[in-house]
Amino acid sequence: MPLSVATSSIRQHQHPLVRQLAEGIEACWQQLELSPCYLPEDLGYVEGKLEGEKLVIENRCYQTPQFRKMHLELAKIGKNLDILHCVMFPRPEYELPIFGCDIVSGRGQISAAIVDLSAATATGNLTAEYNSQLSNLAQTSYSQPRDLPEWGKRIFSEFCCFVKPTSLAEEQQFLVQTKAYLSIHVQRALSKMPTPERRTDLLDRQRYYCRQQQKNDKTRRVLEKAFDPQWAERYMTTVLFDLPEA
Ligand code: 18B
Repeated sequence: MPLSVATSSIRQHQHPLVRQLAEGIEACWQQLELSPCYLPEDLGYVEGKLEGEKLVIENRCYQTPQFRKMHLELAKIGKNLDILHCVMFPRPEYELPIFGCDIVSGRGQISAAIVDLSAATATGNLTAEYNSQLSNLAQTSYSQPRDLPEWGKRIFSEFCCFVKPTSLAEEQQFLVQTKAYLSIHVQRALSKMPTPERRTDLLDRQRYYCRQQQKNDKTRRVLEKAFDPQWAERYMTTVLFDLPEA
């Protein structure tokens, strides 16, 4: 039975692109056999303060036969900062890439929108099926592409899209592109057979992905200011990018 998707209390107040993408992600996830995935108990719903402004974080987390953790997080900091964070970590028995997406909006304007299907193996290459399906998508063009930080260059694929959308049309283009990546991913996952003999390699790659993501100082800074450095460290290493156990 699909899990019912409760209406979030903050998303109605978030940037329209954040809201639309959150809805698109949840709709696509309904095609999978969802069961709950538990985060540390006190970190599912969080409130804090950033420069006197309220910070609210809402987490949704599921697992399926193919994915060990599918995490959608919406955060709102005062009136100014809206964030969508989404990662799908496959079970290491499945050679599937890691889907990741982040939208950061400040004062109604999106400064960063990023989506990627990141390779499951150390070669950094996606499999032929992913390559051909992603290559067949309509060409996109954005007026303000952004440069990846060094930690990101080591994990993201050639299909990574990292932009500052500058118009409604570009925001919609990003929405369509992200939903297309997700739809390809879910279709592929549903047709994938497990390959348990590759488990160790695939786990190593996921650990590397998480360690690199933990180097995102911009995420850390926001969390440190709203809470404190220790809390930020715990949140980044247990909720956002926990290292899977062997
Ligand atoms: N992230 N992001 O998820 N981050 O979580 N994010 C920022 O305009 C948060 C992911 C990514 O240029 C910024 O520069 C907070 C995933 C990259 O150095 C802020 C949370 C991916 C950058 C935040 C969160 C990912 C980036 C700066 C928890 C990719 C650019 C915004 C709710 C798959 C880094 C800006 C750089 C930026 C904050 C990528 C404030 C708090 C899954 C590459």
